[in-house]
Amino acid sequence: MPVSRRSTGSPPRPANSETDDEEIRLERTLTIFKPDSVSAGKAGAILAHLEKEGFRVLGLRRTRLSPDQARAFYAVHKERPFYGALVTFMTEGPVVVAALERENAVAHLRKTMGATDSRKAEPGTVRNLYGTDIERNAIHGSDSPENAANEIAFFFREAELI
Ligand code: RTP
Ligand code: MG
Repeated sequence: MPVSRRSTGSPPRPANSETDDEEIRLERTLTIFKPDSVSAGKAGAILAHLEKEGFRVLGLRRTRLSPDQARAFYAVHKERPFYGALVTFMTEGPVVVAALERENAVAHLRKTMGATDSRKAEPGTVRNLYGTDIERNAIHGSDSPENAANEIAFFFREAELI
């Protein structure tokens, strides 16, 4: 759900403010720092990378996915040959889940992450820096605003997002 900085609750601005007629449309997305990057001690570096990219952290939690949770989260891939291996990978150790907010958050996170195959990810992207291959690729990012809303609700109650 896009949110406006000028929505209810924002303090009033001076009438001649430079940003007076700018409407900044904020969007939310969900990321998971996967077991490979968390076990390698890279969660802090990835979070710093995302904050430098302008993402604001609305909710953050370290957790370990159960097999049922991993299967449900990636249910869209259940017919794919890599599904079983993906569930095994996503449950092998702790992950960090975060709800993020930014202008154009979904597309910008995908760009910041890089290609699914870490070996093909653009230099400087999270997957290029911290991933290994097509499966062990350091980070998940929602692929549409609709999926982002569902994925955020998978891990967080609305009241937890501040
Ligand atoms: P994600 O959902 O985790 O953000 O990744 P993605 O959109 O870039 O890629 P997707 O096609 O949704 O795949 C989900 C995750 O499954 C693993 N995978 N393994 N062995 C393989 O061929 C293969 N392909 C995908 C990766 O961990 C990928 O991120
Ligand atoms: Mg995906």
